[in-house]
Amino acid sequence: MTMLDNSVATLNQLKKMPFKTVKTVSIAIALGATCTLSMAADDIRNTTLTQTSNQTIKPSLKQLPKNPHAKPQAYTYGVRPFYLVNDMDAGPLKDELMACSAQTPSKTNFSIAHRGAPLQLPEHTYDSYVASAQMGAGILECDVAFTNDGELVCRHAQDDLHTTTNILATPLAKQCTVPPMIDANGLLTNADSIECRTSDISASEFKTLTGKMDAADKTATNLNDYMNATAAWRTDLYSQNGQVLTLKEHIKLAQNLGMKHTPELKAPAVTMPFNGYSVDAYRQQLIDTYKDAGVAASDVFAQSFNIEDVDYWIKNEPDFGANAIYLIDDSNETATGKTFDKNDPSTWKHSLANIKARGIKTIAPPPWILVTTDATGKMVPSAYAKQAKALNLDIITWSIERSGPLAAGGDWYYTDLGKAINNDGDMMTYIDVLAQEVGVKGIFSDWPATVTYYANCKGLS
Ligand SMILES: [Ca+2]
Ligand SMILES: [Ca+2]
Repeated sequence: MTMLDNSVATLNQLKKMPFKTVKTVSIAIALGATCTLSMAADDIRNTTLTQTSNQTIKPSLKQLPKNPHAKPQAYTYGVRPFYLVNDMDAGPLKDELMACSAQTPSKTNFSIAHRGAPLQLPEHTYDSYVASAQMGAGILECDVAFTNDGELVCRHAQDDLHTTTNILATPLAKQCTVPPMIDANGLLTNADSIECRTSDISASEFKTLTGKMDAADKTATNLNDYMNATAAWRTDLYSQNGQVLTLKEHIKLAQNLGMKHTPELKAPAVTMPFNGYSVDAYRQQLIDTYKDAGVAASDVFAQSFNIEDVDYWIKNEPDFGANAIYLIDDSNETATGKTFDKNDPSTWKHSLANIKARGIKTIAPPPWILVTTDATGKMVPSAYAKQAKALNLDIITWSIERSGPLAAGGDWYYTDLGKAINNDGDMMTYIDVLAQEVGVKGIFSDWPATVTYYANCKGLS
């Protein structure tokens, strides 16, 4: 069965869902109503505004390739881990990682594919997922959002179709919550406010879109410039067949690739309930989709930044709740009136003991919350990491390989690490501190080969 055939089968199942299509929203917004952007914290940091290309986005509504759900033929590191190891500062870790250069790549659950392999292949697309499997990632992510007819689909946010797909080059653009506005001179006038949600379209409409590298030039005055804004350190080389997937298709693909599953329930961008669809129904539908696909709860690591989502799974689906991951950063775990400080518990919203007492077993902060520097400038575990470890909370972290070149100290993912981060090879040292000193159980990355190489060398399964 092809993926497109799957989507037809899926739509038949949707007839029992309590949804109606909503075609009037875009009109209301275009006439001046305000709308609320509900971006997850990492969305805000992701969208790249650098315009580097004049290539034309693929045409609208084209038939997507019918790729088979193939298993990877062999695991591969490609060249990047060797580039990073070569670039490391001299020392025993560099020697050790160099000595592994002839090791055979193998799959490891320590290496978690963050949206696939979006450093170079468009996030949440077939090609990106398969590439992540080929790079030895043992666990595959789907960020989960919903369509207006109740299908769960893989997108990093409910409201990122305008930056991660070609929707603006298709007739579906007019269904967007905030469609592009073109003035009498043919100029785009609202580049900074365009918003297209998965809930603006149906599952079958979603399947006609082509995924692209996540980027938008929000100062552009034409759609081509708006859409062609991939950062110079990424590439559009692998963006030509960006096949997007429903969650059901994603599960089937991960099964065929021999990978475990880590879906993230993304915050709704619409007021809930949405046409009768409640937040609890959304939480439950995520789990039911895995149950219906025959996936064991032990192979599913459901994630959310919303602690109440995790509470729901622990209470109502304890087998899945036992594996659930609470995603943490300064956006959701800063105490009222404070500035988050990884080394000062008085600035944290919940104590880690409180989080553990709710039944949460695994937390996932970004690496900069887990690592700080000592008096000599060396990277060491932060107070946050030490307290989590003392409480026997399992820790996973996100995301390596999301930041581009590190010569200038890296971006948000390397906050407050000073001169410990000043060249690309320092990424391997960062991974080592996270793995050996913080004791993380797995690392999300945008280029899984980097983490896989390290994990294979260190024997982390
Ligand atoms: Ca995610
Ligand atoms: Ca360095």
